Amino acid sequence: MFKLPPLPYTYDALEPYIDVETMHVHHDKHHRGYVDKLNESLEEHPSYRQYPLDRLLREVDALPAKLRISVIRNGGGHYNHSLFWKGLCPRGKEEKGLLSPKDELAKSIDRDFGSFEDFRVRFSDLANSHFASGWAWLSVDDHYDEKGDLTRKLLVHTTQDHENPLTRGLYPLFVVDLWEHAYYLKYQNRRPEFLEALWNIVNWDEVAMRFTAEDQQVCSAA
Ligand code: MN3
Repeated sequence: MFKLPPLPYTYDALEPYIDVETMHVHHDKHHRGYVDKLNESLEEHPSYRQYPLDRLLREVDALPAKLRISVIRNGGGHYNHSLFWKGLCPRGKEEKGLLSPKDELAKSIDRDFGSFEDFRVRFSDLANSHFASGWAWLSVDDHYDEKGDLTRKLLVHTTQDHENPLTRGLYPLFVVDLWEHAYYLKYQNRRPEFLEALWNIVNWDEVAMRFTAEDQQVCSAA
């Protein structure tokens, strides 16, 4: 059985960027709903109950049809929200200025996007132009060449509804929820304002940890 993970901070910790009411509804109602529905669908498929969420998503094409749809919707909903909460962090009232990545992650962002600023613009443009519900991602595309050497390319992309990058063979590092329930109470239809606010509270240490972890399984989101 999957469990709703508690938020890694208090409900009001992301104020003023994300309001306390949105956090309560989003985490306690929306996220919980996906966990409950995922568990319900697994009741009918006991042989898959022991699978970790990553595996259900990676192997989604091999699942029985009814379970597959639930894993895409509710499994994705559970994983994506878990990663979304972890990718954000509270800021002190006196702290000013945007947060930015360091070390290996910063170098890779410069290499693959030109600069951190170029990355931010690209991510925001994609997120703002994404139609209807979905998610905006920073993911890694791992490739081995003929010699067996690993290259890790960062990419920004969006997915529709609750689709998760694991189902496309990508590994997600950071995600922003683009469903209206993520921002409507405070920002109404102003998604760009919500996006702009979020850059103040990105937990780049968490993103870097996922990027550098040798065993990506330990960084499972949920
Ligand atoms: Mn949501």
